[in-house]
Amino acid sequence: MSRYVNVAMGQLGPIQRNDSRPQVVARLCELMRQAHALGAHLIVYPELALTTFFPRWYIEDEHDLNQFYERDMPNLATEPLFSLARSLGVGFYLGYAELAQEAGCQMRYNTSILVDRAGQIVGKYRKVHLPGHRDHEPWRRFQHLEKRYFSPGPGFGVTRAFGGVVGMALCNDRRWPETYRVMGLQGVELVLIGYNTPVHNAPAPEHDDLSLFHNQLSLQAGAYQNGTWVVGVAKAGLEEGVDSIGGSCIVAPSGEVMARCHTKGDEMAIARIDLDFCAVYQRTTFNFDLHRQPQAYGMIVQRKGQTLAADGTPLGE
Ligand code: CDT
Repeated sequence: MSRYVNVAMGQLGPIQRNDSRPQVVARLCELMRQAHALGAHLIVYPELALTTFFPRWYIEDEHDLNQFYERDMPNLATEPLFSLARSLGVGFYLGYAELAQEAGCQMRYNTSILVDRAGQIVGKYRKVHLPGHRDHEPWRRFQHLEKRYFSPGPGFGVTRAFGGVVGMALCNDRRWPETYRVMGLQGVELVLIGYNTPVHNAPAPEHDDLSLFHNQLSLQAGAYQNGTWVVGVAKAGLEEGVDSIGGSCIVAPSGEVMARCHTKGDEMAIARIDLDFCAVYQRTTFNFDLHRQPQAYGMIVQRKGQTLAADGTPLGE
């Protein structure tokens, strides 16, 4: 018997700075209702889905910055989403900014949670690959201060949920093959990824025309090379003057796109996915036990970046 999961994408259009949490949660609830009407078991929302993408601003005042973070989850504002999930039997993935207390220290993370169909949090992930910069760079049209506002999380675990092995990642993580492979080595069958990707990339504006292509390329490569389903969901559109890509999609272990959002606003789209289809790839072309050669890959964890000689040529071992 196949293991089917009806997975919905809850793509969001822009969230402006003055939009309140209750307004945003009402939008998330509406997408969940639409997903439920089409038989969804799980809905995937974007990264930082409760607020505007605040790393675009240099914010010096800590009180102002803290407005964008959640201290508890669920909390008063998000409880209606949890309660709707329980009553409809629809689980969800949700990205948000987390303010945590660890050994008396305040820590900031770019976080996602996985909530099961009973409304219980069954997984938590803290973003590993934090893009952008730490200091104010006024030459940019807008900032990308994730390195300032978040600490990196510890890594990529997986959770047994929805009848399979589920992993999570956030936005920039999707561009890195290591993200998928670490989860692939744990037998992941469904990778959920929320994102906020501005069309314009200040350090490399020549990439702007390719930003949608690079999104889909990364999701498809991660899926195929690890024989896993991958679901990428955007916060899209013109938010506080910054245009972000849409292109939310569900990719099969074959690398094929099975469902896709076509707007840059709030949009729900759904696919029935068969978790057993992963085995078709994980037991053949990407049977890791049979074909991987880890003795040849040591440099991947021993080195962070390229090591170059003074003349710019790569140094051997
Ligand atoms: N949120 C996030 O991680 N955004 C980055 C923008 C980097 S510009 C290439 C992303 O990788 O989409």
